[in-house]
Amino acid sequence: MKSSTFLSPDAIRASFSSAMSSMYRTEVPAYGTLLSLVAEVNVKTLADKPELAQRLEQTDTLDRISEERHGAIRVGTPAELAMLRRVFAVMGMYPVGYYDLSEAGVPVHSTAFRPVGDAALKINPFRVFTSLLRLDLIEDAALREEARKTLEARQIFTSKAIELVEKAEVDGGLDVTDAASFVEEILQTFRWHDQASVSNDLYRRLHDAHRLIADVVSFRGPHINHLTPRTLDIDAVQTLMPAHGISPKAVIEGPPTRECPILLRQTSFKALEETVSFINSEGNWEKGSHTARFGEIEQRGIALTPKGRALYDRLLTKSREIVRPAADGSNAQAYIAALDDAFKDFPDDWETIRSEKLGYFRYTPVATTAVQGRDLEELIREGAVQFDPIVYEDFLPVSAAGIFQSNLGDTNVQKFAASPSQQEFETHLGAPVLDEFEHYANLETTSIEACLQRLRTLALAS
Ligand code: OOG
Ligand code: NI
Repeated sequence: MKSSTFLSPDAIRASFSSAMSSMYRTEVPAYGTLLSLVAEVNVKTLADKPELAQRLEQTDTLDRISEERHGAIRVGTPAELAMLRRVFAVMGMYPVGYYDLSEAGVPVHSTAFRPVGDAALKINPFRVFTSLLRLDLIEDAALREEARKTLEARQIFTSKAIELVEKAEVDGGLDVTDAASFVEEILQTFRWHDQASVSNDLYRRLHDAHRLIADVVSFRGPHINHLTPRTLDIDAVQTLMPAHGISPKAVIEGPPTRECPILLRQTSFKALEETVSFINSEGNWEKGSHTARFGEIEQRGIALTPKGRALYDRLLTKSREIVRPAADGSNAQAYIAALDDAFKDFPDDWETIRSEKLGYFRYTPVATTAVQGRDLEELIREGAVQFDPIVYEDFLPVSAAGIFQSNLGDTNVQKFAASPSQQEFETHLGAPVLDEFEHYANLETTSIEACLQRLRTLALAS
């Protein structure tokens, strides 16, 4: 088959992201409410801030500003993770970053499957935060074995889905018809199942070991547990949620409100208690409940260098030593005050962030000038080169832990020994994850080289 007949991976991803959104809105109506609220606040923010609207018009697609940026799933076995890597590759999504959540009391480690190049991100930025359950962190050996067997026995992909992945790998892509059926088949993997695949007794024991273990092991598939649109004003949406009948988590994760946004701020509404049924000891279906699914929002800022990230981590730790945000929101104001205070030590203007090498920037030529013998800094001072922040496209372990925790119930934050295990994760994945810092550094370097090259060409031509 000729490659010209293939649908691009970016287009398959866009179609997958939109199919996930409609499925989730149908499955979780509160998510639809959140989406409308986000769209409303985005429209208002753009109207209030014409400069922002103008800037976004140049760099983003304004009519799609409120669409989903990411979702999250949790899988149970190395084989499931490895197959997902192949599935996501068909949609131009590759594993970036390694996140160890064990330290924060969540028995998983994770990566994010995401589009990598600028062009791909612009067409459709959808990512999937993907966690692999760490059965090794279940203490009770018998329960661990039962969980392993249950997971081993399930097949989370339809046979047609597997066939299409293999076809895409052999042929180098999928045509329009196959791509449509691929999206339809893959969607099945992320559907909700309201009938558990375990007995109510096993569910309870898994749940007692850790709520997340019960969520991963008890169902036929790794249901999508949240989707996350982009908001232009996360503080406004957080404040407005209760008036729309949805209950936000206690605090926004990540850095405080700033002039120059850094990294990622995110918050969610709390997971809903949903009716599911279990087979009881008499072999009959019995109603029970399970809490797993929620909605989240995100607002992104500049990608930080290792130096900037170290400063961010230090200031976040400092504020959390003063006030640890309680799940019930009782000390939310004190936490926000401590966070604001700690982050006074993080420069809040782009020039200082740049000159102190705290963040990554993209450089573009704005005027023709003689470049011979001049360095980048001179060209910037003369106004021949402009710099813009590179947006952080990844995740933050402390924030992710906060999102997990707020959706696992407010009690019993469990302790596990920190045990990052990137090598084992990559073995299970069947590939290394991309190092996010290296990636941003490359984007910056490439933009500098292209910028100087362009100026040289322009100077020669004039
Ligand atoms: C994933 C939580 C992490 C984020 O945005 O940081 C996450 C989960 O609950 O499975 O999605
Ligand atoms: Ni998320």
